[in-house]
Amino acid sequence: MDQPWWKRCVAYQIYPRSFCDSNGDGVGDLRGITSKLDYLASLGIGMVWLCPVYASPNDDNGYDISDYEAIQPDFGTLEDWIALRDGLHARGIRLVMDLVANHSSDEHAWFVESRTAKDSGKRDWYIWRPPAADGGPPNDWQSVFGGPAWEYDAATGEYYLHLFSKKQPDLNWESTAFRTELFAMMRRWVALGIDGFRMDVINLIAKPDGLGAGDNEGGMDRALNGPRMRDYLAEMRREVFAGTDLVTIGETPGMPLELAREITDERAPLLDMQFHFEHVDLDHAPGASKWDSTPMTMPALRATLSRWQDGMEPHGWNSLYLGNHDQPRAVSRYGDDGRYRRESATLLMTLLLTLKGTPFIYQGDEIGMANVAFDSITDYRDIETLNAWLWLTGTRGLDAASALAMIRKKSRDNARTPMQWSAAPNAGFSAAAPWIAPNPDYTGHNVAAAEADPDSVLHYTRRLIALRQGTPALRSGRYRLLDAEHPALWLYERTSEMGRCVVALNFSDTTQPLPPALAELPCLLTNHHNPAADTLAAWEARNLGPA
Ligand code: TEU
Repeated sequence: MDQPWWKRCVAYQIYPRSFCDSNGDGVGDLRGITSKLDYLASLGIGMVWLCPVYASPNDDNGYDISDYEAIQPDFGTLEDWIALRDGLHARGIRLVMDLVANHSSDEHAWFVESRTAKDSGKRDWYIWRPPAADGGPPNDWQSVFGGPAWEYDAATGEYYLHLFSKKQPDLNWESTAFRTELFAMMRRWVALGIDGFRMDVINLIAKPDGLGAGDNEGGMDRALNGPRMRDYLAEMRREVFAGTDLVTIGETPGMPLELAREITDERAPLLDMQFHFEHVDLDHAPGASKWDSTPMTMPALRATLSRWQDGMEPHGWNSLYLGNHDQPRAVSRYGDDGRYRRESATLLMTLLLTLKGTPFIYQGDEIGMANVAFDSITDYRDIETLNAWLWLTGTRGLDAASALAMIRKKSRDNARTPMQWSAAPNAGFSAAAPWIAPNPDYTGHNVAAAEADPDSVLHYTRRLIALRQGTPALRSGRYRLLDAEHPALWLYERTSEMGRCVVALNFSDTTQPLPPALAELPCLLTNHHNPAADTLAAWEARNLGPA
């Protein structure tokens, strides 16, 4: 049976603020993206996920939407968006928009109306509760960005819930009127010719019963995967997606594998695929803050991703990612961004593009962009990072150097520095000083340099995408781990009735013997110049046939 289009293609994620600035105001924009369409097409991708481009006061860079149907003026106009849509489609690339519907901006007209009075027509579009007996917040939930998840609003003497910043009040999916309006809004985007939605924290939409004064049990985790989530997703599928071939991609932190498999079951899907978070939570202790980093090890990464590879069989589907706009750069986190930067970046790209699922390449990873190490907290822009700084240096009492070291490792801004197009000033991203400083390594690591170097991560990525697209076993074959114990090598095969491929990855900086049975297989693609038949060089990645 033919696979749906979204199982067949490689996706590319664009963070518009940091991709390309066309008008010299230091902020990336839609025309900037349109100016890079040929570059995107040259990669061989089939889908772009565009992070939010809607009107927003930018408390959280567009994840706080004040008008779902207006384009953020910094990014351009609806005409610019249409030109981008058409330019992508003309090149055979689908356009997936970001749907942020767990919360809106506090500046959205819905919330402005909701907060006016307890009997406002849109009061129940958000989650309002009276104060606890002592006048404090209704319960002790803490927001993801730090501080209480409830904000007191003097106008009506009640608190509203915000799982993220206080400028991101949570919408109340229990309101039928809200859902009706949301689905109508989504249908209007569908009518504009989009190809799907990536749905922000979509497993937080169904809040637990009895939420309110004094109910603290279980903490904020109780907002995850709530009982009515399935009903809401089923209703959305019916109301918005019935009869279309659009893709729905859930962002689902804290969604267990069993539930993910059920929700993406192709026989009765609620979502087509979802992003789990287990591998990006491996480098801090369970329950510890993400800033308290522990080492990331290959065996842990292998065990986690293998579990998801096997666990989504036979009817579920994985979204694959090693980095995105919320995570440190993959090469700095899972690879070696020093001596083996090119080798480890290409090895990680091999992993991403040879697992089963739909791979999402985050902008810049195709040139091996690395974490930035800003000298001062004043260079950082992300709300989560700035709040963490206050917490680390305040409540936690850390000195500035220790706090900065933690932030350098994990800040979301690592992924948000400008795309490095060339060695020109501002990395060729903008004619003006960008909203966030570029990583100073852009002089050596940029698209122009990568184009000129046949060994670059960029050229390897193109070869790898072509290999995947031309090899049925890599697109749809089943994953099987070949050695669950090896301390340095990650060896797996992908098999389908159409053929078999073996992938051998050396996650170490020493040469490793290749098991003899694998050494006999022909090499389809390697990231190494002179591959030796029976060994893998430091950070070598080898794709072996027969195809
Ligand atoms: O992220 C949701 C989320 O829980 C995390 O990725 C979070 O940003 C990170 O773990 C904090 O350490 C989504 C968006 O991708 C993110 O950019 C938004 O800030 C967030 O939702 C709120 O809309």
